Amino acid sequence: MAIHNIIEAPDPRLKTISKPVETFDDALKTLVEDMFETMYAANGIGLAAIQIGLPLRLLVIDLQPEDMDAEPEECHSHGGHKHFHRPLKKEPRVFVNPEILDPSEELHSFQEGCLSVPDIYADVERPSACRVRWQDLEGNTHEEDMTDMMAVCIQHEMDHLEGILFIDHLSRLKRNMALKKLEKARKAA
Ligand code: GNR
Ligand code: NI
Repeated sequence: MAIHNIIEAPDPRLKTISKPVETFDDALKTLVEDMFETMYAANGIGLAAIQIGLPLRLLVIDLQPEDMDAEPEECHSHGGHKHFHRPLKKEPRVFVNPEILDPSEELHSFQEGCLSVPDIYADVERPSACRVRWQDLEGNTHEEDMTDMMAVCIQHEMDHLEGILFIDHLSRLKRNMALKKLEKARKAA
């Protein structure tokens, strides 16, 4: 297992159109394990292969909902204030060669972020639901209707496969502001 470096904008590799996965072997399984490890380490809920520099139509998602069957536990990371949290439930999902079949006409706006555009958040409007067809690690095909956060996340990840970032959905002014803020943060670091 290995944690990979996550590529950040404006790296031109993020504009690559990724290629279909054709070989369903052990190397693919290892790559997916590494993608989960990288995503969890970065506190993300999704990761596309191109974000670690591999132009493959492959993505992982784990929305990590709070586990409603577990008791809330005290959390100490809020400077003096008592804060309770349920532990997160792991729900890892792998999508190989995903396709969007019928996006809803209804749109929904959600504040998005991206591990490749750190500390920038902006509202993006997308179809509120869609049907997705994909392959699993054995190459078997599946289909499922996606709604809510899963619809937001899978459309965000599938944009990465086409070389598109969430900031590409913003006005040119807002996108340039976001890119300047990124550049400034990088110089300060
Ligand atoms: O971790 C992530 N959070 C997120 C929040 C709102 C909408 C989309 C996302 S995906 C993002 C991880 C990422 O960059 N995936 O490509
Ligand atoms: Ni992203």
